[in-house]
Amino acid sequence: MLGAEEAALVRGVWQKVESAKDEMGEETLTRMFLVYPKTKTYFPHFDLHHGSEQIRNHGKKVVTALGNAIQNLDNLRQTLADLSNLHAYNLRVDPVNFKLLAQCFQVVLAVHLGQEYTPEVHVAFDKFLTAVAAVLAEKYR
Ligand code: HNI
Repeated sequence: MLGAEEAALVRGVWQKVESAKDEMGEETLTRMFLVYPKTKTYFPHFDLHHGSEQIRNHGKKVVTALGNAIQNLDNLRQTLADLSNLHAYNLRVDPVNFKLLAQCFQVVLAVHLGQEYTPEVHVAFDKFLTAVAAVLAEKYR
């Protein structure tokens, strides 16, 4: 799990990007669908064209869930329990996809933070997103 300094770094960065979080969600999903087209197979019921309202809304949900997780870093398993059940039992998202989304999110974060996306921020977010993915993938066993 994240050390105290890493947790502080993640929280600090989140405050900086919070006002752009809707855009970041949309950008992350748009990037994921473009770079890893197979991820689109989970969204056959979505309009996946550029600028789609469904992508924007879904991006908001994903980023809001991440923000919520950041407020509860010490209690991720409980915080993400419903989402963990949903992704494992209902959606059956192959866990490899969590890494793809995480990577796209990192790129979007870097674009928004510029110089402030330091290697330390990169590491801290990598650990955070890995922890989130681990919880979301837990129920598959
Ligand atoms: Ni995910 C629904 C959060 C990764 C496919 N997902 C959600 C919802 C949240 C969410 C929040 C909305 C739940 C609700 O309505 O109650 N998803 C997250 C988070 C991650 C993640 C935090 C990883 C960090 N989801 C993924 C990945 C895929 C994915 C990698 C597939 C590539 N998610 C879905 C699908 C839905 C979904 C499909 C349902 C969408 C809908 O509205 O029909």
